Amino acid sequence: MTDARYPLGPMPLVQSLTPAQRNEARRAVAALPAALRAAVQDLTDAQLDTPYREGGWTVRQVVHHVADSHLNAFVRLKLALTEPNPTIKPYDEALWAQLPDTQLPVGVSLDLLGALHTRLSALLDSVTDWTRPWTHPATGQTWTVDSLLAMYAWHGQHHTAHITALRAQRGW
Ligand code: NI
Repeated sequence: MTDARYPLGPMPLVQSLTPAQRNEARRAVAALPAALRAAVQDLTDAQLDTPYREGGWTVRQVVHHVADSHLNAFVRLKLALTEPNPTIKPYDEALWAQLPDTQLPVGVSLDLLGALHTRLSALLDSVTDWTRPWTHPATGQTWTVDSLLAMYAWHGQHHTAHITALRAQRGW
């Protein structure tokens, strides 16, 4: 039995990627804005306001959540590239997803993600040391730039899959 919350399985928690895995993850990051835009193409407002699973976020909240999350990823990456082992700042994603900006048209966050991922990809193109560390304060665990890339490449595909799975299930 598959878990609707994790259509692609759990977030990868790795310290390092092979060059091939890194290239694949960078392709996924570059492709995410267009993939997410395609996933919601031609949905009505009623469809956008449908939970992707029972008790889950609506499609609209999912799109705005990806922008929330990847804005944090951008900040975390820049911290990791400029400071020695920075401690990143967690946030309450469930509460962020309830703030009123998540009721805006999805195009707002799709445009934001388009610009943001252009900058993320430019940063990733500049990385020479994929082992640069950063630390998560909740666990005290230290991760790397490779870890961050793996997490967020997965994250965009994970949420895109929520939407494509809903559309397949509903025949939309
Ligand atoms: Ni998420």
